[in-house]
Amino acid sequence: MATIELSMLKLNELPPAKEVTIFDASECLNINPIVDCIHERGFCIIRGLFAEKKLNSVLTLAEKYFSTPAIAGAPGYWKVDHPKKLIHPFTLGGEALDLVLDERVIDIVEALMGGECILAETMLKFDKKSRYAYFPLHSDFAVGWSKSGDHQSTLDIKALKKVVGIGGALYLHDTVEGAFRYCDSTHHILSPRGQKFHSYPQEEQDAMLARTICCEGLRGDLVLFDDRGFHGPSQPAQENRTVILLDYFNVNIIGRTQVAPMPIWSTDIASLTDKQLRVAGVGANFMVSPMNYAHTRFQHNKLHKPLAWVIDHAYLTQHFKNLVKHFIKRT
Ligand SMILES: O=C(O)CCC(=O)C(=O)O
Ligand SMILES: [Fe+2]
Repeated sequence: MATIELSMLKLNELPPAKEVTIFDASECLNINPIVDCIHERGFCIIRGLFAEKKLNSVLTLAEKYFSTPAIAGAPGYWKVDHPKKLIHPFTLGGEALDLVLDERVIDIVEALMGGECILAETMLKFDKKSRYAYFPLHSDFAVGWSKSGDHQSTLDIKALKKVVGIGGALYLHDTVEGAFRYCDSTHHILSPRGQKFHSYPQEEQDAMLARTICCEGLRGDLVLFDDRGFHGPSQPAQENRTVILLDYFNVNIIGRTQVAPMPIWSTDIASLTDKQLRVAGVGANFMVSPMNYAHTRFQHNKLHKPLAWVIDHAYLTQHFKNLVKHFIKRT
């Protein structure tokens, strides 16, 4: 089969895997070597981009949100499965937006794409330590990729040969367990058997596993990666981890389209630059409505209905007190 030969040939032809390259941006940020490295190997770590104080205050606020689910408008996290808790970073406001819409990062992403990008998705994610792997290796794009049944794919092999999307993982604490992994240089193979790692024959899986590099890092490290390559968190993991995930689309390929619209506080909008507003998706299209977005999956959980009933009756005592007062007044 032509596809088998093609992918095996390419896997065997790739340069040998090596440790992740770390670029130190604390003194000065030189974009070109970062762009070259991601073009060549698909990933790198950028260290020292963000001030410790900013990271601390975002993490402190995140921990408050992670302490309770978002119920009936009360602040908290979104729940989609057992091991994870999710928060949209924009809802933390202020400094969280500085991290997610950093203009230096946008410049790197746009240099990689050779044109404008848009923030397609972002998520502040808490991954619970786990004895089993729940997020296997995968690539984010393959020919025919689409985000939902309603979204028509335009991704053909010609488009896939360009940098379609760039992903980011920003560590909010030093991270070893659960660190991001990337199969070195696999963005060159263009996912010939789709996005799922397990769709590949054992021999190819082994070849990819042999090139899997674990991006252990420090608080504030940003892993940037070409998300056509195979990647995922190291799992099982013996510790919890908190990370901000970023995903930028290439506007020239996908259009000014986000996966789903993003919530931004009115009070934050005024402090964003034109570039940040553009990348945040002001006036953009979207693929999935906020009602159907994967991160709102709890609406389909079997506990959703009974909990909704409880919440609907949460102010019953107050209601009966008011009724009693009302009848006493009338008599
Ligand atoms: O949680 C992770 O480290 C991986 C996230 C991921 O696969 C992605 O953002 O595309
Ligand atoms: Fe991914």
